[in-house]
Amino acid sequence: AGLEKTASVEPASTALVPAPVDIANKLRYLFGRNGDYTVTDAYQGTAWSVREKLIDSFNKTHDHWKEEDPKFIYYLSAEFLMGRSLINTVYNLGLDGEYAEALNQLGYEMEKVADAERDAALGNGGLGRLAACFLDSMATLDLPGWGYGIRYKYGMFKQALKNGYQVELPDIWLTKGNPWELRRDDVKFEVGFGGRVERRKQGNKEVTMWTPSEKVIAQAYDNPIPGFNTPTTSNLRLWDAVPLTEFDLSAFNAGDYDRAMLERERAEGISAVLYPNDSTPEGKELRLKQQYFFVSASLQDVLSRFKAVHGNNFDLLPEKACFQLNDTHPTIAVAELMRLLLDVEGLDWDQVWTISTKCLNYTNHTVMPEALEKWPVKVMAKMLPRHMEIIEVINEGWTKWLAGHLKDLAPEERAKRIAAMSIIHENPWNKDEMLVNMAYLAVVGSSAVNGVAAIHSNIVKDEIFNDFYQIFPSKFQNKTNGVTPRRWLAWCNPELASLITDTLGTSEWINDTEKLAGLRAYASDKAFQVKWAAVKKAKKAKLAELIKKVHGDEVNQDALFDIQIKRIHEYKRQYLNVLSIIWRYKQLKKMSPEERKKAVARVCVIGGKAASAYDMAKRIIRLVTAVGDVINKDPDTKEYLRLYFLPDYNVSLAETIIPAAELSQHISTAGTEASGTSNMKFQMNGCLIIGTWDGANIEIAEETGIDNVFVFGVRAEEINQLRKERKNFKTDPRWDELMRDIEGGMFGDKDYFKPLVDSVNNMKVGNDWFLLANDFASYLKAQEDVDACYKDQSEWLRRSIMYTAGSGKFSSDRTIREYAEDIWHVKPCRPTV
Ligand code: GPU
Repeated sequence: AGLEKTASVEPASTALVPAPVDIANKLRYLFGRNGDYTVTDAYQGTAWSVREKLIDSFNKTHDHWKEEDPKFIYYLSAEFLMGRSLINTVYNLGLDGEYAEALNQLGYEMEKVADAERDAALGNGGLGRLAACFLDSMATLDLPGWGYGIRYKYGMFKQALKNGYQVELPDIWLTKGNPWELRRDDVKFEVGFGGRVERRKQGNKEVTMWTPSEKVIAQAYDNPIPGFNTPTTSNLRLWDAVPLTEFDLSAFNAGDYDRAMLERERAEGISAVLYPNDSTPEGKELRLKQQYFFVSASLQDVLSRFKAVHGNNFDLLPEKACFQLNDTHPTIAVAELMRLLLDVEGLDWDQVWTISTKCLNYTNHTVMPEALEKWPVKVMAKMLPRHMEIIEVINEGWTKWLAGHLKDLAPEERAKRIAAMSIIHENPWNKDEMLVNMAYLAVVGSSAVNGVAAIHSNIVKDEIFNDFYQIFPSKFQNKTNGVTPRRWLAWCNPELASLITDTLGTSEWINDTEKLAGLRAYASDKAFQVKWAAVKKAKKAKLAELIKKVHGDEVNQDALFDIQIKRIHEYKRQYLNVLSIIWRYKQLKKMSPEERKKAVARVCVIGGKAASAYDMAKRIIRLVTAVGDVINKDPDTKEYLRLYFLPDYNVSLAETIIPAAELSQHISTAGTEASGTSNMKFQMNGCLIIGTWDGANIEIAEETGIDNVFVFGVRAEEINQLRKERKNFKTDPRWDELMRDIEGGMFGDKDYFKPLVDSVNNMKVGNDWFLLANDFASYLKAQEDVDACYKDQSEWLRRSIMYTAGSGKFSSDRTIREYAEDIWHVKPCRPTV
């Protein structure tokens, strides 16, 4: 006895222990520290103390959800770019005052302590950060929902500069432990790869058996997600890959230690690293393995919980669970859900297809055709033979159905349409290879398909999936992205937050951002403008401090702070920004000292990572640093113009940069940026935008007042025609001059910059696919408008206030409410306190 069952003892919540004592306890008992704490100690003690409060809230929420058994949304994503957790957790749980004071007693400041935390960087950029904002909003809105992803051992690489070139360093983020996760030793699933598929008679039924040749265990880690101003704490469940057995004992006993360890390395390799590609798939087998690994574990997990409550009543599944596929990365879910219900649960095809399509929905995040994932049939058949069969059957059914649906078309036209919509098709670049088009699989296999901004959703309907749209118009929706106003305004800019709260007389805007519209009444109020400007100034001082720390330079804090931070991509056109900075520099050089004094001074900051294999992006980074090296040292101009590349752009750096920004750049070629989300963060923080008529810029301009935004460049509808006519395009003489400057070695490294010059200037090489030259003149004009406006500080401040006032729409709470109502049909379920 006694061994089977432990006595029931109710644990006392550590909420009863005063925070300073609890922090000291954590340091003594978890870290063996007795006084003489470092800042890192202070962080660790605080985090491990806060963790327990978070777990209390997490447990209450999940007890409640278990009792109520509501419908759940599962957000499947290969990336979650969470950033730091301490500040977010104490503020969301309302523990900020208590812990700030506790730290003061220990002789520390919360802000400095929070700085000791490493970012959880399990994502590349916008897509991964969107997933993180969505979790915050789901919890805040009390929606029963979890995220599911991979617990990468190495997250997004750390970027350093060496002689102005990007170097990549591994992100070893877990070495000091992770107080924000909880390993669930009782939650693990087997995931198989390879092997063979057989059919056997079982009674009068034929069953399919997949015998994988390789198996690993997916081990669950829970990351509690606190909502704001609610008792709800939801969950992000991440999977770690571990070997089935610790190691091969027979090999070990035979003295073959290396071989004994191989199995372990192979398994752990699956969740080892995040692929550092943003918006372009890297067709590596390990990537498909990662995708299947986390999708299979997540679906098995959901089905096992479903069965524990509802047994085999799988027709009920769509009323209890739905899955959002964050881009095509988790699309293998279409085949895996089919397989689990067909082969493991023994249901039949038609029933399973109905259930599966009801449960799945797909979000597209890019229009770039090369970015749509396609896996060679050969690769998939070898790694996932049963899934390949299932996809083939799906495709047969689909194309057969299409033939019927299109029966009125002429046979030739019909065949063409069917071929164009086939999930399995020839590789257009290699006729010997067949590909599985994951986006088509997602469109055919799910209930709803959405884009992430109005213009993008139109391109999804009218261009990329137009054939499908014509057949299933009601499947297609728009869900304009949003960002959490907690992290991106209230917590990263507490000074602005308190000014807003004081002015509106309420802090309700943190949950209801539409209330920010109340600031419009103060936009032209001189006294309010003064206060507004003081906050911006304080935030600029912080950024200036950071620039000083990184580059050793003092910058003019009265200059216009002009920022472009995002992944480096040709379509995002950081290069165009640099060209205009060089042009500005040349103009300043020509001026007399007197004339210069009248110019608007600017501090330009560019930040962002280049995928390690993206050569052109790396050259762009080097151009930024090389131009900075010249202009920052020039005694004639350095009062008026600086350019800094801030290395290792990540979530926490964004939290410092965005509140300090006065102008931010979102200058992608029209029709290429699906949405953009940093544009929304800048807007919330009262930062003016210079941008193209692209992505969410359009909706931001509508909400802010188009006259308050510096819009330039050609429109998306013109792009195809302009690309065709590029050969006859006559470049601006200023553009030609800049090309000669770079080619001539004005910034050194001539040879290294040659391909950059060619990519926009040489029809034979790059053809200026992203039309920098076409937008160059109107961009320079827009920059002149910026200067003119900045000279009128009252007008600038009025606009700045109008931005924040107009940002209500871009809360991810609004986005998530729309998903919940139009796609998920999931309702709030709030635990009682
Ligand atoms: N995006 Br696809 C990524 O960050 N990574 C990707 O792999 C793909 C898209 C971005 C889009 O580029 C950006 O426009 C959008 O705002 C963001 O996803 C979230 O929807």
